[in-house]
Amino acid sequence: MEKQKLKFPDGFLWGAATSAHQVEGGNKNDWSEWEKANAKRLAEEAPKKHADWQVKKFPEMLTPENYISGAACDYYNRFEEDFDIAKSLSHNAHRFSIEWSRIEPEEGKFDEQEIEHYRKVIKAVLARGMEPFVTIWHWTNPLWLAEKGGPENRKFAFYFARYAKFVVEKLGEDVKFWITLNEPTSVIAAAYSTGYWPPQKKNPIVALKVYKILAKAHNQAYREMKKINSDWKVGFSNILQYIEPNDEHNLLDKLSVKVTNYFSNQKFLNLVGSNQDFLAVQYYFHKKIKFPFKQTNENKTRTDMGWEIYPEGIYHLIKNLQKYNLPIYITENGLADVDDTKRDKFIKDHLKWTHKAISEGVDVRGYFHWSLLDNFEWDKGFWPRFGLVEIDYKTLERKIRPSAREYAKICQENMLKIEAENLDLT
Ligand code: IFM
Repeated sequence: MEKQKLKFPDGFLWGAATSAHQVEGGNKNDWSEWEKANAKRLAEEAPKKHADWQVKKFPEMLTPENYISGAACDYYNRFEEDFDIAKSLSHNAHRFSIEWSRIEPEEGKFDEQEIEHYRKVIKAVLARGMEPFVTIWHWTNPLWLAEKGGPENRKFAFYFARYAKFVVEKLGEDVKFWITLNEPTSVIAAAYSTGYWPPQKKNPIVALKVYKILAKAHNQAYREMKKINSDWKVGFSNILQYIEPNDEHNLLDKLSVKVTNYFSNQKFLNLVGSNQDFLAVQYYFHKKIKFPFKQTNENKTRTDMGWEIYPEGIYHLIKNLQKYNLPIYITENGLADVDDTKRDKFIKDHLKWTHKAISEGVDVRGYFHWSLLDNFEWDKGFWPRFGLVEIDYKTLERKIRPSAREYAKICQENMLKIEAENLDLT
């Protein structure tokens, strides 16, 4: 069958992402303590929170062990092996995060040995010809900071900027791209609004306060970092949802879209303003909304998490970001798919829509699949399988999934080859 060739811009970055707490193992922070205190409850609540098919397919969600990150993927010790795999899959970039609780285990006391560890990690990424994208905060807080209220504490910005400054001064010589905060709005929603994540608050006033504090933390860190090296590219990663009205002629549906859009997609960007050198986009969700906030999505293709797969959304989101006139990197996009039957198409479909935006002038410069490895999916634990690479949690053996090899071809050729009949984007 004839294939169309969708070429990506020269120098396009291709890779995958992880975060420290989800893969490293052996962390002691606010999440690790919360996991231990809540594992039993999460296991008991699992049948209420998930569809029957999910409980049947993933019975491990009924066991407390599923909810304790513990040794995770032991990436802390096996990162070289994991980077060898990424290299063998033709990745030319890699995103990972630094664990604050390792670097500053006690207030104001920084651990040089852990800095040395992350120096080795960065060198290992570079040695394999990959560009490091380093996230400074991917949600976990050292215990001393959690005791002070974490991002609810007005001094959080000061603590974060001090930690960020220490990290970049020590490790910055080999890094160009820094992501200060990962998905601040996910934390605001899940930890302070719905109350699913630690510290399990359900308080809109606190949520609004945390918005401001996290934005201040980013802004302060951004300014400090740029003073040290103005060539560094610094941004924060933003989870963006593609939101549309149930009925495009209904004013109330449109009003609901405006409100949701503002809090999910816009507010944090506004608070950060010009303190960003690139836009880091993470795309997982599409919402069709009927007034006031009822979701009416029709597309029934779903991931193991039960999340709808809606590739077109990425196109609308990045088109809308064109007005900022900044380079865009897709720093996360992925799915839980234990059978690996949907991942290949998922990646290709999202890239097809991304390419359409590029061909219309949007400056997208990279794509990082979430995730390189199966990992610890926060309050869901280990059952969701997001990896290009499968982890056997008993033996810690790594196994490359077939979809990863398909993605590798795209990375290697800087091109998506697609059957003409699948190219229809109307
Ligand atoms: O696993 C998370 C990641 O930590 C942040 N972005 C979304 C992923 C999937 O839920």
